[in-house]
Amino acid sequence: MKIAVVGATGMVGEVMLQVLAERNFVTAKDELILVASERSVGKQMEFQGKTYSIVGLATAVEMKPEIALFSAGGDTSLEWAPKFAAVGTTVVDNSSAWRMDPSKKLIVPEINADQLTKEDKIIANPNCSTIQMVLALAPLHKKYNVKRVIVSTYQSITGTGVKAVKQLENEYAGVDGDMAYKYQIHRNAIPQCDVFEDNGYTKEEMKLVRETKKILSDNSIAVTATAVRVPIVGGHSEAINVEFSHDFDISEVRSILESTEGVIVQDNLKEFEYPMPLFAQGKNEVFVGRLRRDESQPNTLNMWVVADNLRKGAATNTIQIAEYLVANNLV
Ligand code: 2RA
Repeated sequence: MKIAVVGATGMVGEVMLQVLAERNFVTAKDELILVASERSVGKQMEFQGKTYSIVGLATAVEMKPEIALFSAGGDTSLEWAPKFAAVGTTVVDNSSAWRMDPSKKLIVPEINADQLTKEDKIIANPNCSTIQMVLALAPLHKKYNVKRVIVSTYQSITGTGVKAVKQLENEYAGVDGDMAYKYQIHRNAIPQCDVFEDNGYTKEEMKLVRETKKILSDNSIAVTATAVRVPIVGGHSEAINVEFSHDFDISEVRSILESTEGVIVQDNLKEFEYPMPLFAQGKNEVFVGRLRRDESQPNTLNMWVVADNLRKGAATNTIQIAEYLVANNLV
């Protein structure tokens, strides 16, 4: 099988290669194709002890990979995903380009991979902050029916990209450099992730609203979000308040989450045990804690959800989709 990683030199691309190696997805019989923009063509990259020369998009299409894992931005995906699909490649795309397209599937494997068929040639990977939230919500929605979600996010600057990470490093080092944000980030919390839409919400906040409904296949779920950028690199954290149609037992909620694939409950106040991005970084699970009833209204739960946004929020979820496709003979 030929597997292309499109955007191999980017932050998510590099994590995809790490995760591909960890999960031994690329076997000795497979051929890995590393794809990047024209300025990177010919550069060398190492993967599992072998050296690869980066190729351009047109060359990669001609090589007709069975699978192409994209993390190259929306414009590149809009232009090139259809070209790969036209030669029979199944694309799993990390950009927002295809997520809300009604003809495209938006997949978190633990929730809705069973929707996938051989006909799905462009599959959308949800936004990082959405993935970690819906993985915690899905089993609770099934049991108690989610009516409304209020989520506040505390997002790692890695979500913005390398320029933001460099700005944070420069600020800590006290040196000037390129600014990804117009404000200082290292002593700050910026209530803006991505650009604002006409309704006063950011694209990031509206992704949480729209993608949640699509993934849980329930347009009746009300979601409102505030997405905040904070000066950490390990992962995204979310304070989630969720109102259900039915009452719940907190110990049952805990056991449902503890038995949910891809979720780890960290919730022992006596031991000061709760999820934190510092400890989620480099891991593929979604960590849930601070489970407690909202005492201000019935049938409502508060929880704290943390995940490495570059792994389960992007690279790992993408590769899990690819694993599902191969395991179910869909490619
Ligand atoms: C962010 N979720 O964190 C967005 C993009 N990865 O900025």
